Amino acid sequence: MDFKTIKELILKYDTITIFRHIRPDGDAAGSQLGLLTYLKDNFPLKKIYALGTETYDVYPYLDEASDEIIKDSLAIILDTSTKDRVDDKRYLLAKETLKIDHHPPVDNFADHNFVKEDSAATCEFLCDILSSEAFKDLEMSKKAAEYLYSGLLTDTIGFKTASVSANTIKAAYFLCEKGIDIYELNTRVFDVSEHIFKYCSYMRHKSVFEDGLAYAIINDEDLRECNIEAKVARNYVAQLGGVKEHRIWALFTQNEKGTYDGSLRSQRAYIVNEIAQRYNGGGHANASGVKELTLDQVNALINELKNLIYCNNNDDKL
Ligand SMILES: [Mn+2]
Repeated sequence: MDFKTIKELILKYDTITIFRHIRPDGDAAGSQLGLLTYLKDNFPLKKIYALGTETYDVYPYLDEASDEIIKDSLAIILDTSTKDRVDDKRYLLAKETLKIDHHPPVDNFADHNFVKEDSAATCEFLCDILSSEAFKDLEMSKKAAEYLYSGLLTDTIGFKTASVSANTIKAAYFLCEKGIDIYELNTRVFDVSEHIFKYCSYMRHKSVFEDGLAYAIINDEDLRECNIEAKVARNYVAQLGGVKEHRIWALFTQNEKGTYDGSLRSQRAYIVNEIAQRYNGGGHANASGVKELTLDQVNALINELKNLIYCNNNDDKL
């Protein structure tokens, strides 16, 4: 891929607005704030904004910008595969748009689309870009590297997912060389409060294991019982994984509308994003999301996932 186009776009605009997906996670916020810091460090005279309406707990930082500012800008949209997942639709006002992402390219909605599906994280792809020939005259600060490393940690769950490659480790090395504190970033991204620990115990206790699928359905009553918001509760699907017998694991949480949002994760051989796409969702082969499902749809999805496990297991035997 030729990253010169990205460099030229950045040089061309005095105002740059940076967007990412709704319900931001460590890769969305890390790529956004990492790029914000990198661009501010290297171009102190440009006006650069990190935009969105929701914040990520670990880095709850956002800028504000008027429509007028956005109209003058290059909008860079990170870690977002489709239009409807961009947090703050005002990116549409921008003069030019640039998407940088690692999800299957369902919808190339920007003027310039840079998508690398085999990147474990958008932050990994940003490292490819920012360490390339086109950017070699610019500097990566320790602060920018911390944000990008946090994104790598989040999407790879500490370099443990099937998506991790030599290139992921190369990106991590590039960032570690900037003097980041590896231990400190691990604790910042992964350590939870006692309150979350108790919720996770409750959720694991409520989980069901059937036919290779582990899942938990957390409804309003459970959320009240645990004194936790749905948008926080939904983040802990990993608590059901890392178990040999759990081929697929899923966490469904009831949202403000009364419907259910879900996170699906799976062992490498079980591809869940094709099923997720049929349930108002999508994502990566082994990590997908679904949203706004009725309980009937949740149950239908559970059956499809069990069926996928059944078919895969029988394929192995043939
Ligand atoms: Mn990502």
